[in-house]
Amino acid sequence: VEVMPGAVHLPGWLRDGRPAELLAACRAWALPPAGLRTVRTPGGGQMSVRQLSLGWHWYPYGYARTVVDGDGTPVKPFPAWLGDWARQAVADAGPSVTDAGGPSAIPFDIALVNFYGTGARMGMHRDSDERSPAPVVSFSLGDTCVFRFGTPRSRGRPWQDVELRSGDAFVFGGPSRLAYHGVPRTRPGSGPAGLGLRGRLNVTVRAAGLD
Ligand code: MD3
Ligand code: FE
Repeated sequence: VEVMPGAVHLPGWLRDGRPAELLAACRAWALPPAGLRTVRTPGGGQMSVRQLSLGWHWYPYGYARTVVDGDGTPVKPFPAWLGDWARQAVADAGPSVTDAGGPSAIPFDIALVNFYGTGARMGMHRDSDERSPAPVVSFSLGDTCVFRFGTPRSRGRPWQDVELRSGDAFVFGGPSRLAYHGVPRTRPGSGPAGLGLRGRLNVTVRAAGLD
């Protein structure tokens, strides 16, 4: 489902054992060192979402190879299988999300894992710390959320609200890559009972374009 040019929602794309496999991996990655942390913003605030990084560590606002604003340890490696999943999702999303070279050429090397407990949200922002034009691929697990998708021009309206559910993939490329977006709310308790996750996890796979 192409929500906007270059923004393709793939409901239920994670099939069979993949949600449980991704959740188990997230639980292992969340452990220290370089595990789940609270992100502090330069203005003295903190994000309500807790986060961990693989491959490159994201902090407000840049990338490093160590947890520069946390325990100072090296970031965990980006797993090749997650890059393979992301390239498969890009291929399934169709040609609007990629340019020359196609999905197989995308050098995915970052995953950011966001954990939303009750009441956590993410304000409208653009993801502009990467130095690559590659699309971003998002995988959702657990509780449903309202995902708000705006324009590249402004934080405000117009926007579209889309519900993201456990097992959904979403690919953001082309003209959508620099669009404002956020998560105004989750729906606590809405996730599949069988998964055994309280809250919501979102995994975004990206290419840094850095050395
Ligand atoms: C559109 N995460 O990690 S996923 C983020 O659900 C982030 O945790 C949200 O925004 C979440 O930066 C939304 C969908 C998403 C992710 C990255 C994007 C949409 C995007 C990058 C560019 C454009
Ligand atoms: Fe984002």
